[in-house]
Amino acid sequence: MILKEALLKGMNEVGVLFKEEEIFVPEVLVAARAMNKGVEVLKPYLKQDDNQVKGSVVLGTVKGDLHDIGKNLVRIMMEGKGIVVYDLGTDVPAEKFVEEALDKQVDIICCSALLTTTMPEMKKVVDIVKERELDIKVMIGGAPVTQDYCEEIGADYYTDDATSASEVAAQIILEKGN
Ligand code: B1M
Repeated sequence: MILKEALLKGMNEVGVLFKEEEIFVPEVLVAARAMNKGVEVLKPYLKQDDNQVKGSVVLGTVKGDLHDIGKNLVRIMMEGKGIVVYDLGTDVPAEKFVEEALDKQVDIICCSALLTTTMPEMKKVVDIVKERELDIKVMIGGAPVTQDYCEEIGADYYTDDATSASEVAAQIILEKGN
């Protein structure tokens, strides 16, 4: 309720005002910091104790992209399912996603993108995974990302919010038999 009706609603309004050039980057940054702090406060209440699974993911926002609020929500919801999340932060190159995934032996690579210009970095991740014939699933998400785009670039899963990202990740891990 606090997340959906206050924080996310507020951030959407910030997005509208930003687009209409009523406010500018500094104001958006202030709102983003407040949002991230708010999410941290809510973290204990977003944890779900049921259906704990044993598995891990690497998660990050793709290269060229500094938006991290959605990614942070995805992390919190996944951790709530018991999934170990290696958060690589923002501005993560495709090669780094794959290197870290191999190093940490994770089940899924999770890529977030908020800019249409940075979405192609997700295709790079998929291409490297396919070229190297790795047994790692790739999940993508973020406001401009769609199921069609997921299919176009050959990613394994698209989810449109943090809750479904955590549910799908848990399902993938369970199906792998972890
Ligand atoms: Co930026 N920005 N921004 N911004 N910003 C957008 C994205 C934009 C839509 C604003 C607009 O024009 N209305 C626009 C993108 C246009 C486009 O590409 N089509 C935009 C732009 C243009 C820019 C800059 C280029 C502006 C400039 O400098 N001139 C610049 C780019 C910087 C960069 O990244 N290189 C920029 C900068 C910034 C700030 C730094 C000021 C700040 C980010 C701060 C931060 O993240 N720490 C910022 C913000 C806050 C926004 C808006 C206002 C809000 C984004 C947000 O956090 N939403 C945004 C407008 C909007 O979205 N309405 C905008 C809340 C968050 C919870 O939603 O991230 O979508 P979201 O996550 C959702 C789902 O998408 C999903 O789960 C979450 C909900 O449960 N999800 C996943 C996310 N990742 C997932 C991964 C998954 C699954 C689901 O699986 C792996």
